[in-house]
Amino acid sequence: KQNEVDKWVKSVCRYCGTGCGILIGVKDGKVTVVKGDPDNEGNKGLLCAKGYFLPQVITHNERVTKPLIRKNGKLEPSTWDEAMELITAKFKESIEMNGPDSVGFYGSGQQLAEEGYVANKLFKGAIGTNNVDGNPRLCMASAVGGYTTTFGADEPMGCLDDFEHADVFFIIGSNIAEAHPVLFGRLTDKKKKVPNTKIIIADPRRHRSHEIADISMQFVPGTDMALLHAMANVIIEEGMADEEFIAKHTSFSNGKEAITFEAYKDFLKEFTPEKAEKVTGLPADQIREVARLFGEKGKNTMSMWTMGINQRVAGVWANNLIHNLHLITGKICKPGSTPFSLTGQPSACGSVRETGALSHLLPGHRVIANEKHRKEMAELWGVPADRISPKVGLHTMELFKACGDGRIKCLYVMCTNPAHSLPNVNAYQEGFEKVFMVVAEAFHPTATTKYADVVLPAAFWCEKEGVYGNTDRRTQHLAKAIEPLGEAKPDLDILLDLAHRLGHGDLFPFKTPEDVWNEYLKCTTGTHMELATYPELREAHGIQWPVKDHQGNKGAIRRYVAPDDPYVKEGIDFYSAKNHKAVIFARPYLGPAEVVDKEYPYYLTTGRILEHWHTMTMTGKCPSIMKAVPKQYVELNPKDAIELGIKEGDRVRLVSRRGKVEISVKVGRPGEPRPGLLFALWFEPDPLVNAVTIDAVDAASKEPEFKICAVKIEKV
Ligand code: MGD
Ligand code: SF4
Repeated sequence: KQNEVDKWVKSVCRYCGTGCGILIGVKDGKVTVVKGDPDNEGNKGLLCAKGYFLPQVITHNERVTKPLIRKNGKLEPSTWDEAMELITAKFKESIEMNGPDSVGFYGSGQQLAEEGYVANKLFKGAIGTNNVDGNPRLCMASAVGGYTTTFGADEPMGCLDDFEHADVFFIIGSNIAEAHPVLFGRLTDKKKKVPNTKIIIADPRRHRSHEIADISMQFVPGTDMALLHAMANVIIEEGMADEEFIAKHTSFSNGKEAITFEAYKDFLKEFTPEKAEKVTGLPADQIREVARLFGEKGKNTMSMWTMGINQRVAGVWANNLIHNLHLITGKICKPGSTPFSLTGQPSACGSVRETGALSHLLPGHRVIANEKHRKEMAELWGVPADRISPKVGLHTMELFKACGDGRIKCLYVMCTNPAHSLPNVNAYQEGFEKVFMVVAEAFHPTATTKYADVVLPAAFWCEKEGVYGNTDRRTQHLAKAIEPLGEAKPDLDILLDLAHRLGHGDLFPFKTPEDVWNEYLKCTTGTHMELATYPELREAHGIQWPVKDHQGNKGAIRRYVAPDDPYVKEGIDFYSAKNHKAVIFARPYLGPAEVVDKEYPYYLTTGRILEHWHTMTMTGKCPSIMKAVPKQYVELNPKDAIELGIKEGDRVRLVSRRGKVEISVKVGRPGEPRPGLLFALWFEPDPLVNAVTIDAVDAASKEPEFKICAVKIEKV
């Protein structure tokens, strides 16, 4: 097809956090084909099925091409002016009558960075409410909590190049084969090239990633803290700790106060492999073997994790314990040695964590709770010092609860589909019905547009310009390839229009995404998170921050270490942490919020598969993908299936304390998933698997425990 296109446009894949570089082929103003960008360090020219089939999504007949307003209960086409006037009047009225905290914004790790920045400035800096949250609360908030508590600043120190240097991969709570397929390809290549590479996969569920594992560990759901502490115990007991590194670069804490190394060792005595065996169901010898592989001197170890660790009530603590293993062994900030959280969405990092578009954050990794940070941002935004409220805004689950109890009257939802993706979603239905809800969407109908008072047609991925920040601190520019379909507009233009109509035009003089970026760059100066400029980003195939002086555009491959990190003169320096020392935490063991019992005897876990993306509003438009996986299912262990008298294809009802869902059965291969565990896909809007999941949240990160709840299973 090379000769059949008029131009190739450099962009980034619309889907996962890997951020594969993509070249978009355009012919006669239409996207005809895409291919992997061979010059991109992340994917080196490869794409997975989701990326390849993106062209099938763009012009699907469910694209919204005109604004829609609800009239007499039905969404009717309207003009842009009518829709925007209605939204402006409703938001103005609510702010005047009930105060700024009566409105809110719910965004996404799939929005562009400029969109996140402007939404944040509009709500926090202009309107004066911190009720700005987004779906990264459902996926990465615990990783943020882990990095900030251990290292004093968010986001990984490692990079994708670490794949080339690691001898041991410790992968826990991640189905990398399906959630990050191109990275899995790098892993399999590594194993082929260097067969002695050791791959450990630790997960309650046996999945495709286990196929390349040297050691496959399937533990009782929710018991990972016992496993991670037991590994630390073995590492220290068997003399694999790097005492010099520990003394130089770390401190210890029990979460309340500083403790000594000796006290930490005492704490770990509780976590012998034998005791951990009783909790996790993993053989003590296997725990020892894995700890030895992890800790072996002279070898490089890379840990990776994602939602199995983050979507947990113990999410932040489990993140801390992974960091502990790297800190006690000194296996960090070296090529191939790093803890490395895999990000679910393409720009959860760039558009939300970095722009500060969560209810407790401000741009440049600043936080609402810090008065100095609020002052700095008020100055940068040119608003009165007291405009940014000192009150942390509502986190996702509270935000939707507040829609139901009347605290939130108007909500702007952008680039996400919460009526499908929230846990225990039926409990929030009243809120969706009551609140005046604007939904900026590329497609209609979705579970959320069904409740919308106004639907705004959003330009899709390749129809606008902007920036994503991917999993490894890599900022990438997405060029506009084609014009928006129908009357659709980029989310950025819609937000700017709203800002002007609400009377804040002077704060939003931007004409282009680059204008927004230039202002945002000023907010990153001096934050250790300086980003690259637009000209640099247009030219490069991704640049990793911090980019200190814009001398060349290489960025910092690894962070906290010289010479890569411009803030470090020599060796390693955890400069964001108190006294420059990363914290090793003695966190008490915490299991899941809900455990199985006689009435609800099965654990249910939910997650991704290779083919579909989240709520299927995009991948469901691809005939090739729908042919491969047309329906969601629940997978159960063959032994459980026999015991229950259930066969492949049967319909069953999953019932939890919160709700029920009917779904067909897939009987797994032997051992898949472990007996007593069910695995459900959740991409279909009806019936909704999230009627069953639990909305218990991690006390620190407020991330819900999507990965574990107790259910019973009934034959329909
Ligand atoms: P998506 O399907 O990604 O799901 O949940 P959501 O964010 O709700 O929704 C993105 C929406 O943006 C789509 O409807 C798409 O059509 C729309 N869109 C696409 N492009 C644009 C655009 O340019 N502009 C605008 N305005 N809209 C656009 C994801 C969430 O789900 C996440 S992040 C996680 S990690 C959770 N995972 C999870 C789980 O593991 N299990 C269960 N059971 N539930 C889960 N829910 C959570
Ligand atoms: Fe897109 Fe992720 Fe697949 Fe790469 S691995 S093509 S970023 S979905």
